[in-house]
Amino acid sequence: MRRVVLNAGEKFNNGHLKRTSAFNAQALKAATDIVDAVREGGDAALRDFTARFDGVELESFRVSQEAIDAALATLDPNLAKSLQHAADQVREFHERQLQESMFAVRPNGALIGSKLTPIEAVGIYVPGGRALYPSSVIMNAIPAQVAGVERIVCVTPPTKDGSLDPAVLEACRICGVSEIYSIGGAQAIAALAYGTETIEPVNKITGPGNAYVAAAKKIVMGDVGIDMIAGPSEVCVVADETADPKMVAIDLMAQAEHDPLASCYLVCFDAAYADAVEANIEQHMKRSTRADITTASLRDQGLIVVCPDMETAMGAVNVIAPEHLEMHIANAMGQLGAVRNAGAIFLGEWTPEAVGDYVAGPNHTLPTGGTAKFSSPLGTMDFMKHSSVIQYTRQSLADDGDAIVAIADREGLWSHAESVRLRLQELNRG
Ligand code: HSO
Ligand code: ZN
Repeated sequence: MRRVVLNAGEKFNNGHLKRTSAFNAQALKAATDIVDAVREGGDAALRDFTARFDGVELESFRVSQEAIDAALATLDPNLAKSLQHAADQVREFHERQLQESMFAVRPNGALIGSKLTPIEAVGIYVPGGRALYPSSVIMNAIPAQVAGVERIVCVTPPTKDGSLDPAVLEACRICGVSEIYSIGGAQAIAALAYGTETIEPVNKITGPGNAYVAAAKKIVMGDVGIDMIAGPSEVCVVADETADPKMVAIDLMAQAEHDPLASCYLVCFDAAYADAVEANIEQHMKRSTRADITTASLRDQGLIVVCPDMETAMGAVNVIAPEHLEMHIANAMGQLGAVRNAGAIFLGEWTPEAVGDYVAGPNHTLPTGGTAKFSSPLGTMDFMKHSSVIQYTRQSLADDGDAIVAIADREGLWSHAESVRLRLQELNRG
């Protein structure tokens, strides 16, 4: 892993990071053409792209209930139980997170409020191949369901042999999702956003995907809502001398094994400690089943920051603004206040990130690439919207009328002003 050693008084800055932008011009160009073609050609275009990119000729995109049942019959019962346990705890967390409509009445009778309503229809993208994660189905579908979304649709790329992943289907079943389509890539995002002859459009699209999916989400954003443009996954581990280098090493590897582009950061206080972590990585790597990806990620994207003190360390964390932050230090809770930027914060040695990836309850869809500086984990509010509610009485209009007229006059909007003046005149008469 690359190493930066900070001396007393030195601060970590953006120059120490070598983050590449999630923006990919080539993918954006290709996705634009695909989205346009599906928008115009509907099912026929969708069929063409599926044949071209997935190598599969599909008559119908909808995954039949018989196919779902047949795949589910092959599922390991212990895995089914584990998914149910995860879903239960994710649901419990998101139920606690649910916000309520807000209404208030001022002493002059003016009622002001904010009425929360679930989004009607949502599409969840489930990537294929290396990133086919049942846990991501749970993390997207449960908050949508808890928010009250009526129609939740899943799309996932078809496989050449027509096989379906039973674990993903079980996660769908647990979350009450039965409308599933075998489509993927930018063409699936276009179909969800604009609809085709056989696929009703949705109002919002969530879920991770490759560069083409991310580009397509960027293109359709505005016509529909999207959750975020997710970049490669990241973890930052802050470790002092109380942390076991064996655990720190495996936790870094747990993020690195996602993707050669995943970024792992170790923030520590001593070069010898960093050496110990790297030696442990080497040991663990011998047993890893994903040593190639893990090694590539740590070698090309990994960074160790050796800091002179805790304040410098927390400064580095806030510049990195990691998707996941693990605090392996003597008083992890004591430093919580110093964390300004992080998607999810894992406190203490008994909380490896995998706890949050799967079962703890908080969402594992988190801001990446430094976007934790301004955005938050996926949650129930991403599947709701609010409408403002206002009801004035005679008294409240009498109180505020002059202010409205003054501002409307200044803006040169005669009818605005007059709509209030006419009412004020009526009040004065009556
Ligand atoms: N660490 C990933 C989520 C995940 N891990 C899914 C395992 N499966 C990004 O937060
Ligand atoms: Zn993970």
